[in-house]
Amino acid sequence: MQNAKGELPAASPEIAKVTLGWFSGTMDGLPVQESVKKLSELEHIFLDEAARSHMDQDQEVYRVCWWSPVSPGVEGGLFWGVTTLRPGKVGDEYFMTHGHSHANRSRAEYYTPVSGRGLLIRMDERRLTWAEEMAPGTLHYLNGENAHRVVNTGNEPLIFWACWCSDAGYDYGAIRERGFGVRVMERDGQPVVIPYE
Ligand code: PAN
Ligand code: ZN
Repeated sequence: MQNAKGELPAASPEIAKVTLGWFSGTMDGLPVQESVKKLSELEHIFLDEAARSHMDQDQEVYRVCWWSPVSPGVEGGLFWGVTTLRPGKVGDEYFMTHGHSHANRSRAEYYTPVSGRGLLIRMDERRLTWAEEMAPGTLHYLNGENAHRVVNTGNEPLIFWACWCSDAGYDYGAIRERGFGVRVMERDGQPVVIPYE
């Protein structure tokens, strides 16, 4: 909207700060944060812990870039981020994210992949677990009550964008202790979802 002199108003600070590489899964801008998860930080997450411990501990499994326009915990804000999950396996089990529930169970999230393919594993409070196909164009609405984890079943990085509530928080404890009700393993060259307790 132009003012009376025909000038465009200066962009608000929030608008000008971040730019996205939609298909490459990159975010640029001063406030963007990044966290890299290496094999060394995924102890006891994969079934074959011996195999994991013998792999290169510096190997990156996934990274998350995100923008927090408001501080974590603030009610009413939204965070925006992208996860790049590398292809690979620990033993016969595909690379995957740690997985978590939201500390605030009433806080939802969207996931949408733009590159690669995989499975979104979801588990409810009774440990009922299911898998949804992830591929470019699928849109996943996660209600805050479901624990969620992403598995890369392909040969390329699986890149997905996410939008979540600034007061969702993270609860990693239950997943660290008991995992999900299924694991995704390679059998005869194909991904298979196997019940696991
Ligand atoms: C995502 C995840 C991201 C990494 O941004 O945090 O994919 O997965 P883990 O947090 O399980 O390591 C999200 O779901 N935020 O709420
Ligand atoms: Zn989440």
